[in-house]
Amino acid sequence: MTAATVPGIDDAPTTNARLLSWVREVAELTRPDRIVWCDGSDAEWDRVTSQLVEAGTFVKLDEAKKPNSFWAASDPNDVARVEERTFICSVDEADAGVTNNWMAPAEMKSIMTELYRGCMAGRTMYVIPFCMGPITAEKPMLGVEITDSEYVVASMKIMTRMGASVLPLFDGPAGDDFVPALHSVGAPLEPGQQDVPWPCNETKYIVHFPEERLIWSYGSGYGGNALLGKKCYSLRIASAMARDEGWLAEHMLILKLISPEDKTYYVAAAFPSACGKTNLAMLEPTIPGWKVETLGDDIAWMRFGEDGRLYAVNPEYGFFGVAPGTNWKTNPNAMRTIERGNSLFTNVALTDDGDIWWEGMENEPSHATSWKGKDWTPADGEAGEPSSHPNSRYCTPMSQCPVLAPEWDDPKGVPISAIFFGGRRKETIPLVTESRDWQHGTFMGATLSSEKTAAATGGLGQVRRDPMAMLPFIGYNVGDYFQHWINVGKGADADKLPKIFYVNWFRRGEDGRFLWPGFGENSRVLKWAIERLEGKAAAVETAIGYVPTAEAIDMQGLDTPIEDVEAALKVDVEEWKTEIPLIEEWFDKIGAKLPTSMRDELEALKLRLGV
Ligand code: GTP
Ligand code: SPV
Ligand code: MN
Repeated sequence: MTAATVPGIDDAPTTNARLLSWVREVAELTRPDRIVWCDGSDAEWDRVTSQLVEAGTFVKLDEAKKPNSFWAASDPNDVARVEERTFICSVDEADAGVTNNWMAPAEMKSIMTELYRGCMAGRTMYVIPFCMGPITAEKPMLGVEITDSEYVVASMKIMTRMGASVLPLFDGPAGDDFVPALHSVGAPLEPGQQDVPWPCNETKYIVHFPEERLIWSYGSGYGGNALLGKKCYSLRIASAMARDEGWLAEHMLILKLISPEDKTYYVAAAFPSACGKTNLAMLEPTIPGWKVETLGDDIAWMRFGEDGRLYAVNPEYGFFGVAPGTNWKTNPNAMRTIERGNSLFTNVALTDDGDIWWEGMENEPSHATSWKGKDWTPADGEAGEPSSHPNSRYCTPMSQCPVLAPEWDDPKGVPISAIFFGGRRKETIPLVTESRDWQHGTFMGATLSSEKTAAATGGLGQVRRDPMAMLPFIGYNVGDYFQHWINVGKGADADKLPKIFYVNWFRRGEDGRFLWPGFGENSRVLKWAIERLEGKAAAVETAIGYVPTAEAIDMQGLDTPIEDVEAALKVDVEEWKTEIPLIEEWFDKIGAKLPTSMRDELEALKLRLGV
């Protein structure tokens, strides 16, 4: 290097001019002390995690219990996605639609540019080249995250294909199409100023410029706010790409079902955040002879193959799973995945022997350090102070999952036979309903509703419409999004389209108990759906679609009383009558962009219900 060269810029490990000029521009604005290009190596992981241990962000777990794994506690005000601070800054406000916050791109950029000015002072600026989906794809889906957070660097190594293995792609044909994703925790350091374990800023912005395929995030270090390959790229920006290019970017798990006759089916399922995707994705079937393998637990990109079928690819490389409730009974495969180590745990409890614990896990400790860094005992739990935040998460490599499907990294993807929509509803929505056709299935997705969970801040338990489980993730107008779903169906051979089902694992009895046991027992519902595809299982045609009787579901070995299963399956016309005004209100809110076909479906449903 000569005296005139700038480290990290002039000796950058790429010749991609667009990338180099963006990195230079961000560095000039944010003023970091140094620039580091991430290579994704184990040496880099060791360096960054040691730094985080030194900073007090990480505590290394006992090597014998959780090898190469770390515990982290976030700032108590930075624990989940912030939907009210999330913006779709399309050029035209109408393109953001009623489900998104909007601001004119120029106005947002001028506000955020001032926030970014000098925001990395005293910190390292990391440049993370990454690829969503297999790097062997015909057109690899590239991104670059610039961040001043070591926590993000470590998490991105788990969650994405990143570093030296993807960097050469930036000199290839897809190299200039990368999505730039700028992230800062918004906590510059004065010379000599002591850092805090979890730097962040009270002011938060999670911003998308869909036309430019650009992401700007500020002020948060947490999950979907900060790991920009995940929700920001793979759903909000990718959904806009998918609209333009005729494919689908969805909040869906992907799983492979193998029947006792050794027939293979791939299914995708969209449930809102903290409503059961990860659990279903790696479920252990309770019915003999059936096997499940996992391909993805949160996001699916689906395109038509040459054979006219819809093929799904998981863009991610790791699981960022809800910790509470995960145990050896509900999700043994998640437990086995994290046991293999190489994982990060955020906002769970740290046990005195250097392991982690959370509500719902076996072997409750008699003492631990809570996610708030306080002494915690079971008595605190009984007094309503949980050891772990309800949105605490494990971050773990997919490759460690013992039931990972061998084809998980195949760029071709897997042909989807069925799509499940589902929500968390105490009442009204039956355990399972099969749609009449693609348009009716789209209507089921469009009117999907769920009680709000801790995955986003505010409004816990409120029932809201969460179309296709994508409410916080649609990167454009929701009315156009529904039309896109209709168009996808119209452009395809109806026989080759996945069949659409609507499920609800969360219906409750009068005493508040779950009517359906859920988890591994959900395999019984999957089995019924597969047998419907095969034309083997029975169903009753109801006002809302095809619903099984309890007898049509395999009940062998299930110890749930048949009355509960019947209650879980019940189509209660009176409950549905109270649902209709909520759907009407939702459709009215969407306004003129609501496809006529969705209105038609609603009118037809009302006729069938007799309202
Ligand atoms: P995100 O990662 O936020 O998108 O969540 P997710 O959809 O992957 O949800 P996850 O599988 O992590 O489940 C969230 C919570 O629901 C956990 O506490 C689970 O224990 C619980 N849960 C999952 N499946 C079932 C089920 O079939 N029945 C019941 N009663 N609870 C379930
Ligand atoms: C979700 O909220 O749907 C998640 C977690 O999967 S986050 O990455 O924070 O979006
Ligand atoms: Mn999710």
